[in-house]
Amino acid sequence: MSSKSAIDFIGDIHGHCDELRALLKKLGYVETTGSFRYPRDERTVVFLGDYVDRGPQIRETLNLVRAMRDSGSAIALMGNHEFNMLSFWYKNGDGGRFLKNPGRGYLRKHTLNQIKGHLKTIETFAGHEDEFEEVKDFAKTLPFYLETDTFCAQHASFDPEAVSALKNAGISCFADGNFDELIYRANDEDCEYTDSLFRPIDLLLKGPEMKLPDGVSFVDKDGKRRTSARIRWWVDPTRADLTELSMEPLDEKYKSSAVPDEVRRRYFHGEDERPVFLGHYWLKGKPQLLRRNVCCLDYSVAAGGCLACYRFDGEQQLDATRLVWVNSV
Ligand SMILES: [Mn+2]
Repeated sequence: MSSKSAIDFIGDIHGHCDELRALLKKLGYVETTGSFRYPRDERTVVFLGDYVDRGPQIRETLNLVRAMRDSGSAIALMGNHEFNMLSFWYKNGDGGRFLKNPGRGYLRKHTLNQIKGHLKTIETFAGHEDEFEEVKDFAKTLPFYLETDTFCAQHASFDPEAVSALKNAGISCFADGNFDELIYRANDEDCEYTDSLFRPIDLLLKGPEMKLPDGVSFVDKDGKRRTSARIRWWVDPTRADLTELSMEPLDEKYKSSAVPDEVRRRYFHGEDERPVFLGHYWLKGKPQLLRRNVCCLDYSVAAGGCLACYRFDGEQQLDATRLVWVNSV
């Protein structure tokens, strides 16, 4: 990547290519054969992951993102959906390792509910198996994070220990090593092997969760009662109460419940740190900054929201007037 900091960060696309084209045009990118680039290459895009699943134009989205990446107009980061796509189709035992927990011969469980989550992508590539293999090879080249002196970016949550763990392992994406080995390490949730990479990749691509204190629970969108919740990691855990730290809305009566110690002590990206850009959290409504140095650009384009961008020029205090978006069509 060039050293200039003229970057347009774009959030989760999920197969909404019409909105992506409209956004790129609005930002001043110019369409060339199958791609877009900024006049005189003065700006670059960083895509924050989640290109596949949910939307109507998954192939088109991947083709455009790939074309921009290959021509140097964009950097594309990995989202949890691309990681899931790579993991879901991998056979347990291929490459020489086995994990204990999965079912039906695959590295991930293939329950009907899990298969359902992949249907849109399956429909897109049915009859185009060769192209799907290419797409998976492309996904292997997507970095788990990106950092410079002036910003950091990843799909879900920034975590310095996760970044160090990947640096120590010598990988910024799957293509940096032996994929057959790395895909196991990335899925080794129970640390069956001592070289598990599950936790750092999970933190970067899905964000931290907490086990709720005894007696605290909530009902999720599928009507299931849950006892762990995603953490709003951009909220200072030394001061906030449990309801402020939980991404899922908790009943007001839990406001005074104890925040687990490990949550109080976890890494906090302070006000003086570099700006961090992320997607993933399905935010609703009009795009806004989470904080002066934390910017989430996932505004649920696949659920009638909008596709959002932040136009970054290196400023260390972000400015909400630099948010640009197009509504879903
Ligand atoms: Mn995501």
